[in-house]
Amino acid sequence: MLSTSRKAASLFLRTTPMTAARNMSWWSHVEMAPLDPIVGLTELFKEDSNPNKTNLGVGAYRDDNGKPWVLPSVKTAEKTVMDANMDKEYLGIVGDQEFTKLSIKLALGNDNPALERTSTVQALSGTGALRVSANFLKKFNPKAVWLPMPSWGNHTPIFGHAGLEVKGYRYYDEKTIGLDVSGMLDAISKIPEGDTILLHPSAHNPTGVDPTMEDWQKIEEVVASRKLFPLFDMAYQGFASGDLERDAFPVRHFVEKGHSIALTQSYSKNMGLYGLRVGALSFVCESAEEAKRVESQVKIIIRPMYSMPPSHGVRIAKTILKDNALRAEWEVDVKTMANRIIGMRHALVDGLKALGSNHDWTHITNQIGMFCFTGLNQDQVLKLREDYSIYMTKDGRVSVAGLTPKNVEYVAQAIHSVTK
Ligand code: KET
Repeated sequence: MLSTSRKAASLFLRTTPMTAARNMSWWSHVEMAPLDPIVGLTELFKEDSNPNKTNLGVGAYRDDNGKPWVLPSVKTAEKTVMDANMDKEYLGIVGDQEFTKLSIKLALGNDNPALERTSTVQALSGTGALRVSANFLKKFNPKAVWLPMPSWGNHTPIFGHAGLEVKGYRYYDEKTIGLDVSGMLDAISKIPEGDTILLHPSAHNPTGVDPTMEDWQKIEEVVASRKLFPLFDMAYQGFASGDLERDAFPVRHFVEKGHSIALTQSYSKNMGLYGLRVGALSFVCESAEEAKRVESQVKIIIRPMYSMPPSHGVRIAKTILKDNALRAEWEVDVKTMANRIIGMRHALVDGLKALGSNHDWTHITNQIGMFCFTGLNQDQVLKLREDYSIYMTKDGRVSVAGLTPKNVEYVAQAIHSVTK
């Protein structure tokens, strides 16, 4: 039994220091931050109790039942990885080098002579690759980074938080709901020499509007004449045309024309490996020796940031990339996703027409990739959220991958009612 004074002392020891510490607030000046414009929608969506709620916010593929889809090729590859009973050793700063070699070959093609003057490191998916590239640019080419207007919402903070100035070049024409190619070429021709230009090689996010092959040839010429550094953010290889090779055309074209480029790759969408964070960052350099120097500095950036990338996801990805049969199966999976999305674009337009909507919705079927830039304004978007529990980003972007045969009619009715 403790004496009363010892009891008091032990209570004192247990509670007083905590209470004293609790009385002191370190973070009273910290304001509540706004929700992320894309990921925040999923948080709101989860809290919504409406049984008809529909999440068309984040770009994540869903099957016809509205459920996440683990690709059959990924399931097979994951089983192979699990059966091999691999160790869990550190991968090293640059990650799995079998994966990085396969990844850059997927982008540039197996026989591209530029492969030998390229450095590729594994990255925490597309976002991680972009952030490492941003820190590298800040250190070695600290000039403005030019984004298409509009661009993926996270691009601005990625480069801004790395300390770079972020600017925009004309891309999209609100009137035609299409690409303003002459405006784009004109804007690029005025970018100061030496700045970085970010390009979406396929399935532009958020507009779903891509340049044609001829447009890309013109874009390359202006970028070359202005001596700009091209950074390609390839988060949707295969999603634009359903064909991985075809979607890589802009990247390959620039490399063929002699540009040194940076390239970020993501396997979130085309392999559906979202949560496994599988990606890569490459620098196609002037020589093999330059690529080595660049890589040595990229390692200096990565090591204090997160030390080394994770191993499980890349093992799945490389199992697919290196096995011809499995890779062919994966290509079918990519087409399945691309085709289901195209089908949903048509279903949405048909639904709107059937309801008597007299707006021109052809842009929905003309646009490509995961997203559709509907042209809905912010008030309409908020009305859809409040009255119908349909979630999309404020700019009117719809993740078409979230539409299913079960919810498309509901979505068409809701859009019709807010656009009447
Ligand atoms: N680039 C683009 C253009 C892009 O749309 C995304 C993701 C990424 C990179 C990064 O994806 P990661 O999973 O880090 O490889 N976009 C979707 C998801 C998100 O916002 O995080 C989206 O726009 O919904």
